[in-house]
Amino acid sequence: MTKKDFYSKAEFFTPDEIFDIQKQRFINILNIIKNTKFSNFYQQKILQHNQNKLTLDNVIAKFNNCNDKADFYNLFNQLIPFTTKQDLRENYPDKLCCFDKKNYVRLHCSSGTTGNPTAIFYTKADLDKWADLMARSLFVAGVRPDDVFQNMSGYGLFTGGLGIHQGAEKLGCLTIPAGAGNSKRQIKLLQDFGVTVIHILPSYALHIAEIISEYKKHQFSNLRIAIVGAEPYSEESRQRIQNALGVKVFNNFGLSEMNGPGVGIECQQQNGIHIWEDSFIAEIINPQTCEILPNGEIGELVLTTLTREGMPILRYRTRDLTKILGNDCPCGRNHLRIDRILGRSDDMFIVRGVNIFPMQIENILMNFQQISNNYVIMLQTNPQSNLDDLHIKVEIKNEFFSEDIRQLQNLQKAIESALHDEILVRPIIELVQHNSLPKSDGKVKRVIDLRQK
Ligand code: DLL
Repeated sequence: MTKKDFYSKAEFFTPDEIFDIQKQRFINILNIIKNTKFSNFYQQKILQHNQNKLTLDNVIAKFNNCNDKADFYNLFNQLIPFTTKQDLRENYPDKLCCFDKKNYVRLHCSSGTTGNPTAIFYTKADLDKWADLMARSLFVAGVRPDDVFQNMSGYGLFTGGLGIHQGAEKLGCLTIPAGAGNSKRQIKLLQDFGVTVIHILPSYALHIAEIISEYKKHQFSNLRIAIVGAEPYSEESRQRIQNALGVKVFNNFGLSEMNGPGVGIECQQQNGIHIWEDSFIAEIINPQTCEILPNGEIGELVLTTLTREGMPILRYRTRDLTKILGNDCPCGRNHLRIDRILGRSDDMFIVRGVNIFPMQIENILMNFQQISNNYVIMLQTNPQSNLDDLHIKVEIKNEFFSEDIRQLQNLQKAIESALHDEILVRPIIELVQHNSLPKSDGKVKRVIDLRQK
């Protein structure tokens, strides 16, 4: 790739340039926090964290005087407290807003299922920067202004709708706000408008992939890129989507608390997600001890907004588990790469004393060519033994749903033992007919916990 092939010069900043801009932007954020009359959340939190020994002016001066990268991050770790989802819930709806209400032009909410959601407010400048980051992300995945872009994600409070949309428009694509669901209509739009790029959630992509593979391939010959994110998916699932749709799939990461999508994306190398470090500081911590982990160790991703003026969030504990892969990449960008998200710390469940992530199960299931793209994991208490059972229903492709019971039993056993080798618990596998499990066009719920508490 030539160095001229970029959307923003920031993509090719050197590590030193990235550090300089992080420092400058972080101090800027601290000044917003210090000067605001509308939120005392971080003013108090930072003072409490350093036991009132330093004023915010002292904290800012310390960062200002720090010119060494390692010292800066040490200081950051020492002086800046973590923010949790609980903090955001307790301060719902707007206690982190640093400006008067009239300065905000949009809000979104995160996809929480219980209690208060978290609401994020954006000023006009915040929206412009977010659109720019999203446009940059799409460009890095290979999207260009002459592409026709179909956004198959739900619009509304979820940031996957408008967040992606504004990026595609900013880049100059003809952007179709298709929204989620209604597969027949999606396919008609794909065909009628010669769509070249789609944005889609992985669970829905796997579903659409099955429908599309029933059509003749040439009808979608224009389609070349799928931007896929918002929920975890395995490398095997990526391969399935790529093969079925004849596209290259790019893993796209973000969360409402950090604007939404546009926090990072894979480049042409498809070797991990580049986090846009000129706009976010990324760290990986041990979720139990909160210690910073070295590159390569799996832990919880912690992110800080560096450019959002209206509602900065510092050291947000995302609960997403991943590892840092490094900050060099054959594409020439130095923004650090993280591994695909393995799952959320709150997705993990324990069966018979073993910690299991849904993604470990998906990794194994998707290796069986007989299994179609849908499955559900059920946790139940066995009434006889009173122990937890791991019950997995998997859809079988029509061509393998044989009437020969022995064939099905062999397949069932093979899946059971492959899973047992991986997760050390023997699951109960139930093979079900294709299209018999519930489908979702939003974020899918793969685990249903029916255990007696
Ligand atoms: O899901 C933002 C988004 C929209 C990202 C569209 C990408 C595409 P939330 O609803 O706040 O925001 O959910 C954020 O989704 O903490 C992760 O657990 C998960 N997530 C997002 N992207 C990925 C990804 C949007 N590429 C939460 N891989 C995050 C795995 C992802 N999980």
